[in-house]
Formats: sequence, C-alpha cells, structure tokens
Amino acid sequence: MDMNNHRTPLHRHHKDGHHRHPHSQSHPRGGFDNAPRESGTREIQVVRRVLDANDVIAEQNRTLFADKGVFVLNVMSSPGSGKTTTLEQTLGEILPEIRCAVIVGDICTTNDADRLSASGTPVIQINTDEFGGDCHLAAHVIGNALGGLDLETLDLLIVENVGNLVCPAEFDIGEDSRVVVLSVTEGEDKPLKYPLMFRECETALLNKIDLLPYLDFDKDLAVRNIRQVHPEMPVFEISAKTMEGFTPWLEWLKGKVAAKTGR
Ligand SMILES: Nc1nc2c(ncn2[C@@H]2O[C@H](COP(=O)(O)OP(=O)(O)O)[C@@H](O)[C@H]2O)c(=O)[nH]1
Ligand SMILES: [Mg+2]
Ligand SMILES: [Zn+2]
Repeated sequence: MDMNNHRTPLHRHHKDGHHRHPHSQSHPRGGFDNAPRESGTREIQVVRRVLDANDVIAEQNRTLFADKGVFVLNVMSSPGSGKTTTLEQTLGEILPEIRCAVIVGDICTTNDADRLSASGTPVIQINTDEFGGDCHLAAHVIGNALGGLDLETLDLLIVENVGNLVCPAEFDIGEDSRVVVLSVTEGEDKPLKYPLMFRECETALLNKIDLLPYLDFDKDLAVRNIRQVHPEMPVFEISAKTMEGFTPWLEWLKGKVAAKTGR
C-alpha cells in the first residue's frame, strides 16, 4: 500500500501533520504487519513517533485511573450505531449505585453531552474541530479532559469515542476495556472490513435488534464474522430502543467495574 494514498483531499483533517496518524504499516497494534514497508519510509517514522508519544500519555492516564480505582470503558462504533442511546439506557440502569462520568468526543456539537447529562451524570464534551477535526480521541485529549472530573468520586468513566470504525481503534487512551457497537443496519460484513476495531475490542454490542424483522440482516453471519476476526469475542445482542438483551450486558459491565474498584 502506498502511503501517498493518505494525502488525498479526503484526509485534509490531518493537514497539519500533527494529527496525522498511521492507518497502515506503522500501526503498533498489529494486523498490518505483512504490508510492504518500502515506500514512504520517512513518513512512517514520523507517525511512529506520534504513536509512541500517544502510548506514553496513555500509560500515564492508565496509572492515574489505577491510583483512583476508576474503571474506564472506551465505546466505539461508526456514526449512528447507537452509542449514545446505549449509554443513556445503561446509565439509567447503573446509576446511582455505580458512580459514573462520561467523556464524549465529536467533531462538532454538544448534542450527545446534552443527551447524556440528562441522567445527572457529569459529562465532558470534547469537540475535536478545535484540534483540527480529528476523527478519534487521542490519549492527551483524554488526559486534558480529566482536569474537569473528580476521579476520587468515580467508579466508572465511559468514553464515547468519535463515530468511526477505523482510527479510534489505533489510539490507546489508557482505558481498561473497549467495546464496539455494531448495529444491524450496517451489514454483516463490517467486522471483516474493519478487523482492527473488532480485534482490539474486548466485547461487541450488536444493537438495534428490534429492527431485525424489517431487514435481511443475517445475525448469525454477523456474529460468525465478528468471531472470525476475534475468536470467542462476547457479543451482546441488544436493542437500545426497547432494552431487550440489556441484562447480560449490564451484568458484564458491573462485573468489570467491581473487579477494578472492589465495590
Ligand atoms: N430502532 C432502533 N433505533 C436505535 C437504537 N439505538 C439507537 N437508535 C437510533 O439510532 C440513531 C443514532 O443513535 P445514537 O445513539 O445517536 O448513535 P451514535 O452516533 O452511535 O451515538 C438515533 O436516531 C437513535 O434513536 C435501537 O436499538 N433501535
Ligand atoms: Mg453519539
Ligand atoms: Zn483519526
């Protein structure tokens, strides 16, 4: 793959170089190791340094979260899969027993923060257009946002990442666990097309199952495709609209929080 492909106008959001990140060869999380490395060597070295810096800050975040006993969940998906709706419903079920806060990343608007703060949860909205319109949250952006939260009083910090199945998976933010939301309107093939995302996440939520009667979506094929890239990945089939299937998901989440916080 030619790194020059990444300099198309479609990638103008990375125009200042600072936000450029690898989408292929230099990725540290694996999955592209067989790609040719001959072309664009200099650029590859530059993006490596950006990622190394990210990993350093991610480790600082992780140490802080460990000190404070906060479980951190990074929620990722393509736009519109239902991250915010799932989180609204999840917060409604786990508050106030589990003390939560949310950091939500979007390129523009505070719509999701407005929706999520209706639960009474502290919510910090990050608009990445201030940082060049990044299509992911990097570790330093999370680190900077933490100043607005009292971690001592939290059990669970949820990060709703920018809607995108590609590069959010490449950036460690210091989280404990990653969840990908795939909705039944997106097609069964998406785990195969975006394998890194499904490989990097610990759990998948298959959302909008209330719509299955109206679609040709083959749920079993979707689950098989998920497990083709991530064998034995837990997949919770849910509807954030009707809350069907929420109990196993909530039990999973509560178990994770309890294991980290001892509460
Ligand atoms: N039918 C149905 N619609 C849903 C479900 N979850 C979310 N939606 C709708 O999908 C759209 C996008 O949801 P949102 O939570 O904003 O997705 P996000 O972009 O991933 O945060 C909204 O119109 C939601 O009402 C679901 O389980 N079933
Ligand atoms: Mg959202
Ligand atoms: Zn990005």
